[in-house]
Amino acid sequence: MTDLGRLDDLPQAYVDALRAHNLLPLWPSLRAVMPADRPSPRTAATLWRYSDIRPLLIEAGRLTPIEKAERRVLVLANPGHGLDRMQASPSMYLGMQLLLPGEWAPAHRHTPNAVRMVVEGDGAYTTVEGERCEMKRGDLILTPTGLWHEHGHEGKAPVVWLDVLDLPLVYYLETSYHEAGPTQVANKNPLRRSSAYHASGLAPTKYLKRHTSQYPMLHYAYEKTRQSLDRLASQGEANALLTFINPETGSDALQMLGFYALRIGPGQHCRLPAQSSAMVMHAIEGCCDVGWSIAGQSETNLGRLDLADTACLPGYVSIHLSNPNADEACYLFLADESPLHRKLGLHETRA
Ligand code: 1HN
Repeated sequence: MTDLGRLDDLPQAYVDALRAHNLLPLWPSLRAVMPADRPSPRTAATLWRYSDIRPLLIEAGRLTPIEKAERRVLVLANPGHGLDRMQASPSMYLGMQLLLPGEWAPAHRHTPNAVRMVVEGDGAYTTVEGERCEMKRGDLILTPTGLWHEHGHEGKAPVVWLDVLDLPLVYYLETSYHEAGPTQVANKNPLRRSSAYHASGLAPTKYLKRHTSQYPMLHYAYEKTRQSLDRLASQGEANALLTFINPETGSDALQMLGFYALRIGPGQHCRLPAQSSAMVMHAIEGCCDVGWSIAGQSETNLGRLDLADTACLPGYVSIHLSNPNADEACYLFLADESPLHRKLGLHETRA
């Protein structure tokens, strides 16, 4: 590959003259913006341990009342992007949110899409456009762009969940904003009842295509997710992978980010082939050793994803997962940016 000219090869007076006119030579930066063969990601392989996060989150509960936080969240920041950028990856934001008994996080809606993956606790709920979703560990709850949502907690112990948003992208596009609103009246018989979509291959005729929203299903109960994974496993799939879909379109549950549930059988290994998108992993049940590699290079070990730990890997690496437990399966929640990459024609997988 040809070595290109550098900025300091040029006379300073020339560089200054360019700058004075808001101009810049391309060639000194060309290789940096378009490296050979594969991108050079900022996203660093990162593991956030729940045992580190939890005490600090509980301390946030003592230090900052909910009224002063609105959403009491510790952001899982990827050091490769800089800690103040609130990015886990180019388009994914991750945060651990704490709600204490009796607390309430008021209604708002915003342009970024969000999902919650419930980590710990009972008795909290999120109301999305009038549909009250009870939060149980492992449940996935969607709050798509523009839909009103608020959180309440009627239980006795702290509730914690993982928020995943496409905020970095929406912010970069200069389209990120929110609107505050009045407390929602929970619909007693909501037109869109997520549970009505839980039988595979069946959709409630009464609601089918009748609603005005693009998002018929907002709540994916872990009980059903786990049953589906276990059924696949019992049919002989050592590693069962499911995609959270919009049951009426068959496409990804949200437009930008993709969400998945993966079961790795006792003592089993699983390799996710390299793809263009970064990947987030979170342990819902059990634990899993995580490694990654670039084609033709040796494997790097990221560490063990213990219960409720969260990790992020950049795109263009293959991911190696192994369940060290010989007796119990491991259940992971995964999130990536592949729906966005597909829409943009950028999605790529490599062997
Ligand atoms: C948000 O609205 C929530 O509603 C959580 O719980 C995290 C992070 C950035 C922007 C909006 C929530 C958020 C957020």
